Amino acid sequence: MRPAQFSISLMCMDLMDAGRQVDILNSRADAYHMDIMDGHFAPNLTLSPDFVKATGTRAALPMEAHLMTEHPGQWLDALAAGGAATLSVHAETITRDTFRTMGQIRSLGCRVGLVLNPGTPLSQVADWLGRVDLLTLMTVDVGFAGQPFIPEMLDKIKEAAHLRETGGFDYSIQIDGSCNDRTFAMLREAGAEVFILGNSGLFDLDPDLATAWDTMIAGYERATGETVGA
Ligand code: S6P
Ligand code: MG
Repeated sequence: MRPAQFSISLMCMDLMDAGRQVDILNSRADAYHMDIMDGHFAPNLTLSPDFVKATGTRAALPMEAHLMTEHPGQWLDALAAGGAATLSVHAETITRDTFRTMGQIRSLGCRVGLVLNPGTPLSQVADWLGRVDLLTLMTVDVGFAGQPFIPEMLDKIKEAAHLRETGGFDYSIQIDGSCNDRTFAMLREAGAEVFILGNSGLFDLDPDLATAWDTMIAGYERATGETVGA
């Protein structure tokens, strides 16, 4: 299994203190995860291409845009220009132009990210997986931080790991939704490699972000028996 990585859900940070928080995370985390919602595909409005661009002036880590929008193709150019290294689109939004969208992402020089809602089976995207760099499995329904973990998703994570082996694919397996010390062990055991940390996994742990980070790492190591960075 690949080493665990931690990507930070920036919609969960204190936006009044964004620059300072990014400075703290730059030397600790592995990536930034930016939730882009349009109020249609997901019932919320969150970050934007402008936010990605602004964060890019301060970020020392690769940025991933998670597009929870209808017609994701219309945002890809701006997100790539703003510095996103990975563009993650939902399977549910690209069924009519799957390969054109993935080709567009690749031609922008970005990694191809594919995200599946809890209700979408892996079998639906089996033919697409050879073109995917980062496969994200949602373990909550899209829209909000702080939602309860959906345990039925553990079998799907195992299936994604198994499919990678048998299909000779190369994607990393990322989990989005309620990654925290109550779920780290079962997620990791199932095959999770990149954990998106939001409120429950990081920001709620302590008002001081550096302390919250140390608490998160201690919780991960206790839960999984691994040593992070070893
Ligand atoms: C949800 C979004 C996620 C959340 C993250 C929050 O639609 O895609 O990235 O920001 O899951 O984390 P948590 O631990 O509060 O569920
Ligand atoms: Mg997300």
